[in-house]
Amino acid sequence: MSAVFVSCAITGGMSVPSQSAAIPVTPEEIVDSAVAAHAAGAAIVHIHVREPSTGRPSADLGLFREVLAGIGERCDAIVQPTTGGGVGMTIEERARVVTELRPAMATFNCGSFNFGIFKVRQRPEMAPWEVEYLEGTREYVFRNTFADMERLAQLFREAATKPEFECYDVGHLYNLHHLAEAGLVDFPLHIQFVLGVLGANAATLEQLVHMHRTAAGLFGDRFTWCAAGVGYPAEFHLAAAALTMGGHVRVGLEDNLRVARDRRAGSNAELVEKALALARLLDRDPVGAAQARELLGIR
Ligand code: KMH
Ligand code: ZN
Repeated sequence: MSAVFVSCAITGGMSVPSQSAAIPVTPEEIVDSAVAAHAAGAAIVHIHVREPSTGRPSADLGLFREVLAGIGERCDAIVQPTTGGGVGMTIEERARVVTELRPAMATFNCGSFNFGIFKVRQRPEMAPWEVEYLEGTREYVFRNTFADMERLAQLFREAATKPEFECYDVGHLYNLHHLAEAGLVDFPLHIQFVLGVLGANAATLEQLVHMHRTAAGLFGDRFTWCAAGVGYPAEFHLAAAALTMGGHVRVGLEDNLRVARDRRAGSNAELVEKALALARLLDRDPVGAAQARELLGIR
């Protein structure tokens, strides 16, 4: 398999804006950054939204509507919003981006787990809410119960939205298998191995191989996959591993803020360019959105 697509996670739903000036915040900034990432070669842009005045992660449907429409007007990237939602939201609220906006694709998280970002270095420029937010993740459980997932699967089907199944740990693959056995999800599946979150599996080659083998054991060849390493150098180490193993690649400021050990990324496009350079070095053929749509079987 030589065709590879790159997905770019543009802004994220857990980080705070003072972690990097490159993180886009307002709808205009998010649209501009997504369009630039697509121009640099990203076939998919993965989207969260933020409160424009503070940069606080948000799940406001109006912001999603504005961003999705803005990107759609300017390029043909596959626009993939999150259903991760915000702290305290019900699954129905989180799913509104799917039920109301009916995107071709959206994320579907495959299990509950602690999601800790309190180890992020506190910077003098951080607002008090940012420090509190990071620290507050010591108490944060990212909730995706079986009832949540079963309901979400139904809503994705009704909207004809293709799920990207976010699996952060090996048990999430068994949760997904349960959904498949229950007839709630359609094959071929598209799985994102998101590794390196504190509270879930580590971003190591061994764990990627283990999760990939587990997925192959459960689903045979009825899945496509992508890998996202959280942090630096994990983002590019996992990219190189996925490229070698025949998978697709996710990079972006949601997952990592550095382009080199001693250099912070100035933009999402810069991270995409590095992923594409790696792909070419490893003899994989980067494809654009049209071919990625074919590979994923989406409209
Ligand atoms: N909000 C985070 C805990 C996704 O984009 O689907 C994770 C998240 C994943 O939202
Ligand atoms: Zn995300």
